[in-house]
Amino acid sequence: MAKQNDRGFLQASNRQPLLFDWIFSVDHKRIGLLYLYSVGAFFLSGVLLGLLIRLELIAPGPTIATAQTYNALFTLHGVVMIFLFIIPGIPGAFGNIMLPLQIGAQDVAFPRLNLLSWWLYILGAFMALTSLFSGGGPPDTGWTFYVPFSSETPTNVSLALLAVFIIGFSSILTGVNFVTTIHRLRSPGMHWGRLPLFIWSLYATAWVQILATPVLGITVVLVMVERIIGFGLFDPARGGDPILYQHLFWIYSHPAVYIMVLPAMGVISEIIPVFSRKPTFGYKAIAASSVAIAAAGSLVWGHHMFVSGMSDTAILIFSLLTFLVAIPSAVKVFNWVATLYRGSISLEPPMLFALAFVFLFSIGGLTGLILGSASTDMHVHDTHFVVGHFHYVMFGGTGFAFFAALHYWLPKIFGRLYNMKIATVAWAIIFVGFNLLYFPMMLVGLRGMPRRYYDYLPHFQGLNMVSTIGSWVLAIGLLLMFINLYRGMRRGAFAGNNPWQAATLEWVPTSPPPEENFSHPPQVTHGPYDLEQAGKP
Ligand code: HEM
Ligand SMILES: [Cu+2]
Repeated sequence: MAKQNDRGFLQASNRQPLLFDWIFSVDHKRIGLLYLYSVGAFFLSGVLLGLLIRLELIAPGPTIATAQTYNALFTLHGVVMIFLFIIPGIPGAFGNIMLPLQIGAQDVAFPRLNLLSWWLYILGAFMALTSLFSGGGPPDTGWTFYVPFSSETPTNVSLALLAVFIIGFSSILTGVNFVTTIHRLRSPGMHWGRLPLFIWSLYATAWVQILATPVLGITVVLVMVERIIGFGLFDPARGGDPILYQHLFWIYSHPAVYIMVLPAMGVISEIIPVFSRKPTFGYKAIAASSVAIAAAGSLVWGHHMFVSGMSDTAILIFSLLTFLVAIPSAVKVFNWVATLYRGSISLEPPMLFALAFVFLFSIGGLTGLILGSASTDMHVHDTHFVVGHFHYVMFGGTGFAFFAALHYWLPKIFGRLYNMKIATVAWAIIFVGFNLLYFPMMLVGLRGMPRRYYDYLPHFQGLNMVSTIGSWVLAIGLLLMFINLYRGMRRGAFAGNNPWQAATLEWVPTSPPPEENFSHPPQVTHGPYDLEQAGKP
């Protein structure tokens, strides 16, 4: 095994008390770790809420929660998972840590702004939590805050909306920072055609963050104004238009799906060539498809509104556009599979999670087509089919990519390895639990069980029981995975600089990387997937 590395940025400069050295650090790697820890903590709380939701649904009739508590539970679950875990997760944690390292830079373009992003994120999270215990009690609108309900319910919706507004700002600032960094701080020789695919995906994501998030910001402020001074913009009782709200909300929130999934695809594009020992098939197509997904994906928001009362022409156009997004997404999947083809594949934990991503995300994508074509959507709209579908996309997709990234980059960040056998077992349990949990939701949804209700008809019980048992299997797997990773980063075997023999630039410095990344800007001489050149800039 490699000899002991020093503790790099983890231990640098003890000028102030240890905690301050972290929460006021402007080092992108430390900020990335702050994100990693906070995002991880919110994920676990979100999982806990999910388990409670599932426990209520184990059998018909009231089980553990009243209807009102159930509404609060799934609202909080949705808000935490979407705004505190899945949107900031990969860009905030792995983007922050890896972006400068992968392009040979010292830091991001605006280190202080970067720290501000994290602080805003924490402030927003704190306010979201406060909304549970103050005002009229926990918000019960669902994470979509649909009017007119959200402008009328006495629960503490205003504070939750303010939280969303502030977290949105954090997201915009991260986007601005990343775009500037990628344009301005690439090392000599790191031209656009040598940019790692993870960087391409962050670049596309950053533009969506910058362009789409302000729409959400304005929209939630308008709902707050409506609640507080009776504005009458959305609420039909005051002459407003609830459909307008839905347009504005989904103009952000559909592109937000790409804020979630593009960085995930970037992670997968890093892992698959390394563990197939082959350069990526179709580098340019994968890079271009990230940008194409970001662009086309911004035009399809109306597919959430097929049953809201849009014109038939609008329905037709949104349905068609939705199908168009499938093309660049499929380009990626085909290119990954072509990279695997005749590769010398090694099934280490990062690769297992990456392969599970491809499988689960494909199921998510294909069921998305059922929702994207208006006629079939009429049948399954707002049923558990939708819940099954989006968990396959967001959890099976982005969640699994997050886990893949953890297993891939943890040895770089902490300089230590985790136990490979335990990681593999945890992966298997998670995979089985996941499918037990979500596949029955699609079946029960096809049969007509609606979502967002705390109760259901007795003949749905069998599949719901399977689903709830699946949630416990999944939770056991997650627990095992996190314990293994935690023990690995604490006292695992030393990893060396480049345990996977990857060719991207972040593997050149020591693990953990030194505070200043590269002592002078490296001269880049080869592409990110020229695997024979591994270890050289
Ligand atoms: C152990 C893990 C999880 C379990 C057991 C779980 C379970 C559930 C269930 C049963 C619902 C449906 C509530 C209803 O419609 O009545 C739901 C909704 C939801 N889940 Fe999860 N989930 C889990 C993880 C995740 C993850 C990782 C994400 C995000 C990446 C996520 C995002 C959402 C969202 C956005 C909703 C919609 C909430 C709403 O309707 O307002 N969940 N979850
Ligand atoms: Cu959508």
